[in-house]
Amino acid sequence: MDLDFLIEQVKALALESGEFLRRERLSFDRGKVEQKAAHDYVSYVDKTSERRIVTRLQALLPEAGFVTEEGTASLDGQEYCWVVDPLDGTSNYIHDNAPYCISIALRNRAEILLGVVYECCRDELFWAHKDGAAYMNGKEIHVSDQAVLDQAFIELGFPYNAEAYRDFALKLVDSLYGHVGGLRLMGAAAAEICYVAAGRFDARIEGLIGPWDIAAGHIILKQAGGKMTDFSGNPDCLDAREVFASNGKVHEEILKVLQTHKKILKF
Ligand code: LIP
Repeated sequence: MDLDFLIEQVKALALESGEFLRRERLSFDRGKVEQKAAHDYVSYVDKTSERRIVTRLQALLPEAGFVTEEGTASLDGQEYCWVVDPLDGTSNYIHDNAPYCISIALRNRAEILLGVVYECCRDELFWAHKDGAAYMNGKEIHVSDQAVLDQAFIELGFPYNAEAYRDFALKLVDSLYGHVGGLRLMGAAAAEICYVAAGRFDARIEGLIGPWDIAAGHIILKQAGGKMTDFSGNPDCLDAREVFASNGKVHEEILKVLQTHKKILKF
């Protein structure tokens, strides 16, 4: 499989999809937003973006299946599988906030072969495949050297399912707030994992997000020298409900905090 050829096609598709999202944002109709669950929104833009992306990927690699956030296509046990979030940061998009992005990954069973994330507001294209470095807009990226937890800049994600996550989230904030360099909540996991890969943040923590939120970021972070595990430190986390991404240097210290509170997780 020619990953250099494939990733160029996926990069072009992500850029085109980003242009579609920005164009639709100019005339976005908030009256056409649906709720998949409490506070979990989806718009006609998410669904249209996903259909456009799936159609192009089907033509690119007909033998591959799909895992997509809006369920446009499915995985029937194929060896290769595209993992797609057509609009990550939907709530930001609906309210005309940043960031929001497209996330596309190609997976071969347990291994991510390539990943592309395009964040539309800052026009930043992140990519990597398993045999190369990680890049942002053509410039090689690497995780930060920050090894001191008290100075670490950390992103948190609060999933839609507040009932299952609230107690853990509050314990996490209570443990970290005032004891790290800073905490941020930005609402677009795929872009934020790339920010760790680019050294802008030193770690990101969230539970209860989907495989489409993390698959592309996983390979980009790995090729940038970072680390991703679940809240128990298990690196086999692509299908986990807990995702902890870091520069690797603050991973063990933060893992102790996660393991302290993990038992109150309700999932
Ligand atoms: C979002 C994630 C974010 C999480 C939100 C939501 P969506 O994805 O990127 O990290 O906190 O609950 O899951 O729904 O915008 O594609």
